[in-house]
Amino acid sequence: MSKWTICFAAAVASMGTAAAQTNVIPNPNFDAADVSWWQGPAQASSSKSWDPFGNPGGSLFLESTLLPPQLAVIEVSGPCISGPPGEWIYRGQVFNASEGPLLEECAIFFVRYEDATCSGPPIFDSSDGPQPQGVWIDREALPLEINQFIHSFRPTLQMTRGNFKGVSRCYFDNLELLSPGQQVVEVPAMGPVGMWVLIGVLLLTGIRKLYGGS
Ligand SMILES: [Ca+2]
Repeated sequence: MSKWTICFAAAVASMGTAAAQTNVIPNPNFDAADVSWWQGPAQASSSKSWDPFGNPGGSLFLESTLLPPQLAVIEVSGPCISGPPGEWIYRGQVFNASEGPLLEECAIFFVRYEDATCSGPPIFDSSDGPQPQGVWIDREALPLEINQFIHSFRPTLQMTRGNFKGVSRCYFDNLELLSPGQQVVEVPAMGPVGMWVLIGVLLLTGIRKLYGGS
């Protein structure tokens, strides 16, 4: 097998690896009407549900009419995850459909723990801050490092109810939780045309090399 055949095989294999990467979150696009992987919310006058509105398709929907003096934070969390050391990536899209002013937030973040079972005191990420309403936007948690200080975490979806007026609503969709070694390889968006162009370039380069070209 020539080095060019090996090069081509490696290129195809790398594309396959990128396409086959595993997202730890089940049903991350909410194509199925199932939000049971997410626990909560524990807060009063608040609920979670699957909703047909999404980007596209379904989404996880958080809604609250919580009144003071209770905490104005409504959240659902995934199960405790204690994975391999390294950097974890967690991101997705949110749609803020609250009736109140821009004090309302829809956030995606890790809740970190020093022990391996999420049973110690939680260490929270920072919040995203006020965000536009009525539009899908990208949200990404700060990267999480599983190391000698942090051993487990819960991926969390959170709605901050800023003014206790009207109904607070957040939609979450297209969630992605990547463990170390499963991070997205920065392969350019490559449809069928792009892939055949790459194959053509590789083959032509190989033929030129075969006949002594540079
Ligand atoms: Ca969806």
